[in-house]
Amino acid sequence: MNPSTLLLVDLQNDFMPGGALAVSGANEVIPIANKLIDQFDLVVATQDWHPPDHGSFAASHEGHNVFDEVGLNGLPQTLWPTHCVENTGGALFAPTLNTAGIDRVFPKGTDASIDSYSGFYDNGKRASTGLGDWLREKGVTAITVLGVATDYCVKFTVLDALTEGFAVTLHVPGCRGVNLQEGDCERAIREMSGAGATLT
Ligand code: VGL
Ligand code: ZN
Repeated sequence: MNPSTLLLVDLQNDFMPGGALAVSGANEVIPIANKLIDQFDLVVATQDWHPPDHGSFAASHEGHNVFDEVGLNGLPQTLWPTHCVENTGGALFAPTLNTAGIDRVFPKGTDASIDSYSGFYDNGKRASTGLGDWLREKGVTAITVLGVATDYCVKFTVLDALTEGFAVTLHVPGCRGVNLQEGDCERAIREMSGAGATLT
């Protein structure tokens, strides 16, 4: 019990350079992840996994552009390029990621009507992915988190993990972000740290 646990956030082709929602330097995270995978008892990954008409896609909102802010189901929503569509290559994990070392994958963003930045809950905390219960079943009390994007999915995953009572270490060198506004990643790291995450 209490296995050391690594949580990999969204290390998928569409977030890699050249992908539909490329995050600068995201490819540099893969070797870091592979090295850490061998050092943890348990490895769990989230996978952004959207239906083709997902409400977070600009293409789903006539007259709107990528990065516009709209309302979606009563929640503010940034509109993204179409990305991580279920069963497409862009949604697959990066080819050099050691997926054989991953014990369990939790898809998120599968409901077209709501986005899910966190690996634990959708953005309205309406539905759970099951990640929290699964970690508790395994006797996990502490997790180390890395991945993309620092200012979206990593941030909300870490904040939810803390709320769920897990001790969280953010592996800062293993994170890359979008920075729609300059400083977003720095602010996100400060917010996670302020909420109780340990930075390494
Ligand atoms: C993400 C925007 C949209 C992420 C996912 O992985 O941070 N960002 N979908
Ligand atoms: Zn997404």
